[in-house]
Amino acid sequence: MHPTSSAVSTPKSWDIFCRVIDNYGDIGVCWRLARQLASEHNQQVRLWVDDLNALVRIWPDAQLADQQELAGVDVRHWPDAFPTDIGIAQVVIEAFACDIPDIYLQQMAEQKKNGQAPLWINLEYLSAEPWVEDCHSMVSVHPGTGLRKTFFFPGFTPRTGGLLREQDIAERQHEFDRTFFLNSLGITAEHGALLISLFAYENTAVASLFDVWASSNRPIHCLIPQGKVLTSINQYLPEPLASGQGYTRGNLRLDAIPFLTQTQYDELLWACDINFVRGEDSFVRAQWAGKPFVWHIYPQEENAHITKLDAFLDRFLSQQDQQLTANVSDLWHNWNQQHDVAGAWSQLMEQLPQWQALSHDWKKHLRSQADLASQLIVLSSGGGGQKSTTEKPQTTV
Ligand code: TRH
Repeated sequence: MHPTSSAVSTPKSWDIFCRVIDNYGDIGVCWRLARQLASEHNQQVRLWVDDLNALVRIWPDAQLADQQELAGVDVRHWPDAFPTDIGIAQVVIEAFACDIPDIYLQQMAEQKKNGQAPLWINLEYLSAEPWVEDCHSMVSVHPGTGLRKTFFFPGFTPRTGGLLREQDIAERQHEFDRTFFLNSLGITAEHGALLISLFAYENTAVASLFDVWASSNRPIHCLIPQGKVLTSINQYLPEPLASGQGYTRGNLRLDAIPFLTQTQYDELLWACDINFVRGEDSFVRAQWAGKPFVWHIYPQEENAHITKLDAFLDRFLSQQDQQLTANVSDLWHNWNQQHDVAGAWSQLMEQLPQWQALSHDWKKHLRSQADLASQLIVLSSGGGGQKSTTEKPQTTV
């Protein structure tokens, strides 16, 4: 049985610390988690963000302010000189090993001396690699203070921390009005066209992708929120494409759309037939959309990201026939390595119904696992079975 909020959650105070390294994934994950803990689990959440511009981008109601109340979350700017008088929370989440402020750590140590150490959790990056199961819930002892830190790994199996998933997502998807949503973006989907969203890093493979789309039998309508991939797209086009502008060649229609709010972006994924996603958060959201998706993984040194890509593909494709496995893998690898994707795309289009069934079944499979916020609630209530170690577990990114 899944942990549920009603079964285990008594309101606690939480501090979530988020450093924006680049792009929107760090804040994207932390903001979803903060909102969920507050709205679904009735927790008192304070979110510390060092760069509020990133939050404003995905949640335009946010202000560049030291303190604000947003969606039930107390959002704070994380300043270089961290305040000494704010009081520490019962649960402290250090997102992606961002190192909480020294002053705050000292206060945690003081609390420990009083027998009231907070629960200190490091929320790790998502990976499908097998070692994640062993490292999830490991505890290390901080050398200076003796405080215990639990390493919490999101993941795709019941022996991990799971994935962020709202409790009402299926209901919202069911009630979703695709035409109304697309019209609100000024888009009318052409009847019979394949509607595709494109969110990616710079990627020169767009040239081969657009060539094959332009000559495809079925019309292709591609929606591109503002972002890095437009740099590569603009090299391909005769004129740079600004937000609100379109371009047509053969059977391909491109529309550049504004950067959406996080909620609208989810809806874009639901509205489209196929989604190109990247990083961590949009990658997870594409899986909840249950539609075929292509992942542009966050590039790392020494191709460490390709190992992660393969680890996910191994899980995702483990029950599939050889042909579909080869076609999905080829398209994803070529896309990530910025090679020609035309052949792989055409092959996969021959198997579109199977690709759709795979994405639908994968979502169903993932839904049978406990979601990340609920698992954190269990941990905060003394459950979750931490594993002892004195070493910091191996991590990537
Ligand atoms: O932006 P990303 O590439 O983020 C990250 C960061 O680079 C991070 O440092 C790295 O560690 C991580 O990837 C792996 O991709 P991601 O994770 O998909 O985050 C994008 C967020 O932006 C996500 O929450 C969805 C949101 N978004 C919008 O709100 N509106 C939009 O129009 C789009 C396209 C995305």
